[in-house]
Amino acid sequence: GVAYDFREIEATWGPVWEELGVFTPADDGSRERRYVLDMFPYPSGDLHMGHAEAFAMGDVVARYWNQCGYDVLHPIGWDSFGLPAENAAIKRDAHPAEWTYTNIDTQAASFKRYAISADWSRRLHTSDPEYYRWTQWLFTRFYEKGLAYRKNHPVNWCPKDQTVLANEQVVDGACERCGTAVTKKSLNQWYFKITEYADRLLDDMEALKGHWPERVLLMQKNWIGRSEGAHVDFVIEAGGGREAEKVTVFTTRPDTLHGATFFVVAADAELADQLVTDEHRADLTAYQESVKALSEIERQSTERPKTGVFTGRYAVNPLSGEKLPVWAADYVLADYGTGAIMAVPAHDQRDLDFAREFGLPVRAVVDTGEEDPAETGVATAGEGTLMNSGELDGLGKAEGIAKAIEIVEGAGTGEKTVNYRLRDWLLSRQRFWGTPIPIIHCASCGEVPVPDDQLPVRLPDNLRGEQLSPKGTSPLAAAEDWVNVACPRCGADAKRDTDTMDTFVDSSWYFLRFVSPQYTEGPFDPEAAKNWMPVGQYVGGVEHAILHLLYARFFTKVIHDLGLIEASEPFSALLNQGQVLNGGKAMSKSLGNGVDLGEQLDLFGVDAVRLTMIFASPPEDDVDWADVSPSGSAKFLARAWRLAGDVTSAPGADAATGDAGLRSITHKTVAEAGELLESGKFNVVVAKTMELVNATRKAIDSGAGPADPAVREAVEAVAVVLSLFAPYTAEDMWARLGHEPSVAKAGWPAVDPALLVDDTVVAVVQIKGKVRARLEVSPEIGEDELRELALASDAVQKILGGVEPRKVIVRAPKLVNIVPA
Ligand code: ANZ
Ligand code: ZN
Repeated sequence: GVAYDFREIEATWGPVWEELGVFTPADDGSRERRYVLDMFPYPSGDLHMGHAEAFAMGDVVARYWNQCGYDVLHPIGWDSFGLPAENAAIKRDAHPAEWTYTNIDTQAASFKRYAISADWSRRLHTSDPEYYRWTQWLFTRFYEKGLAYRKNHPVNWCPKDQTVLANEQVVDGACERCGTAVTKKSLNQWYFKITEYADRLLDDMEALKGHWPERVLLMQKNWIGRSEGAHVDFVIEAGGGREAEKVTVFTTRPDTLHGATFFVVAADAELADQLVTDEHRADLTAYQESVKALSEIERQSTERPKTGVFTGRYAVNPLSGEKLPVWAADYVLADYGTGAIMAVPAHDQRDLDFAREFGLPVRAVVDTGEEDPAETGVATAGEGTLMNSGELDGLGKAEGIAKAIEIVEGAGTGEKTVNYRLRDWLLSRQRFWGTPIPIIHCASCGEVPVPDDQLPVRLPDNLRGEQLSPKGTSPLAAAEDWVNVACPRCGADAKRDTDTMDTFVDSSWYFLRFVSPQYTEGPFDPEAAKNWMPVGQYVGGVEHAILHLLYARFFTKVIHDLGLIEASEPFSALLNQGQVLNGGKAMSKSLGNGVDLGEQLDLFGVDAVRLTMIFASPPEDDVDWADVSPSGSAKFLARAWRLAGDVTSAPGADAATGDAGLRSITHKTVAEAGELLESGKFNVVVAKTMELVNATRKAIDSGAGPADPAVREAVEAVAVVLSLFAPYTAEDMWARLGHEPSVAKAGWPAVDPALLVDDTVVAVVQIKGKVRARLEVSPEIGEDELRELALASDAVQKILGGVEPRKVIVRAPKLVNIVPA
């Protein structure tokens, strides 16, 4: 017969699908809409194995929803601004657009070959002026609401990329992108006020529980870092020629106020310079220099011995009146809480380490039943009863905290407060290939947003190569004809802002643009957004747990508050696909264990690679390419495909007249596959399909025969289920079965509930040769199980009257013979 040739099949169906445009949603309200989205790719080179895995997963969902009859939106686009394009341009003396759009074309061709069921008519690129016009428009709305603002502040600086980084882009003290140790630099930068949304970002996670991976929610929760406590004011006494002044601390344990034995301010905060006496200033300056020389990694290490200097001042404990020496140290962070703490060494390990380093007193105020921290060097942080604490004595932790807050609030020296770890999002970058910030700086008007009708502020196209290289200020500053403009408000000579936006701004709203990518009246058509949002299934890597996913949630909430959309969460369900490993390790250049996707596709075919990705493990688990067998997948696909060629009944043959055994297997497989797909167990669906293929082969060769309509029914079901994983093979099977393309829209096979019921046989129960009961049991029932069933039946119980029988002879599944005692 004809052999399965994946190359020929791919060449046949690719152009047909392109022609049919099968995946453009009707968008007319005739069917329920569903939106499925894969995190859009960054155009660095061609697609890799990671893309192949993630997009295979998203495509299963999209294709399944199509089969179920939903109107499915499954768009594709590119996150196409960013540093790599710029670095490539510098190296090749080119414009970043050249590298970017060439790579996009390469990836688009690969996605088409990979048969992603995308609506290509909605394709977008964030670096297109038609897109970034609306990124700028949104920035302007944020600005008007006070949610985008500029401030001078010490920021994370990557000395290699010569640009600032958001906190989220600093991983273990290093630049997320290039791994260089990040330093601090004071700069005037743009921020989004994400902190204003901290509580809502936290509270609204409740609705995502069960639909988002738990660890992502936990990472976001920790990142937001809500902690309840109190602000407590300490008076710093006059001394060393300085006046008395008030400094506020943030504490989560106001109950331990009586245990405070010293006071610490962040060494790199202005407060330290302000407090220090002249006598100690040189010490402080020298200390600050030594701290600056440390990387962020070293600073945050808990292994490193505590360091610090005395400022020459004393703080007065508002509860006890005790005088506490004020130190400056680097273990207190300048930008958390108030940058100052009361140190309670008995109950906080960092404070205890510091106290032991500098011989400061340790006083336990919570009796936890453990040994004295002053002796052991181990702070007791747990629950206990307050002691040495005046009127707080005898109280537990929660009562103690409440009482302490009541006291300081009564005295006007403190208040209950909530503190967040989350910082505002630093969005400006001193790089070229990004969305220009639509602000004009005018000497008399200050910051003036570019009027909407003058958007987009396009990037100048005359800069290239070396002109883009990082200089610590934005390369845009060099484009003088671009920078110098008239102030939109007063007409005077003014200058454009020369920073560009973090590319995470671009990706914070692209899912909204997809609902109406050609819309020209705004970032999206409100009606279309109402119809499609929120995304029903989002698919992407867990590496985006806090950056992209938090920012996208923030943007969605602000856009909701602007009255532009109803949804206040962007993604109702999230799937984090696993990684593709090779030999148990992530693929990398340095390990030399990379696997080239193109080569795999050439060798085994698209369908075999996709099927392997799906079959290897549950979607959220890693796939080790060293352990899988794409050639095994190819063999299975060939086996399935051959079934279609063997069917001899005509399309539309009445399956009801066919072999009941095979029909039952087919209907059970389809029913189970549906349930498994709903619960994300794609790999098991493949296994079930393999069983159905085997059963069908058996029916053709040694059972019902190729003309039986039940065989056609089985093979058609195989084609439809396979269309989710192996679209080319499925389409070809569909054609061989005598149908028009596309199998993608064939519809999920209807399940006949009558065929799902297991067959039963009647087991006869005899006592002394007389039939006493008949039991309906499975033909597969075991001897022991049948014996128990027989003995438990009412009739048998009555006759035996609770006395153990002498003998029970079981012949499963049909007979049980009981000999009473
Ligand atoms: C006294 C105290 C006693 C504290 C005690 C803890 C335990 P979270 O939960 O992370 O919010 N702290 C406050 N600001 C700080 C800063 N800028 N740098 C370093 N540490 C800072 O931590 C809050 C606690 O961390 C605060 O409560 C403060 O120490 C410290 F038995 O105050 B605590
Ligand atoms: Zn002006």
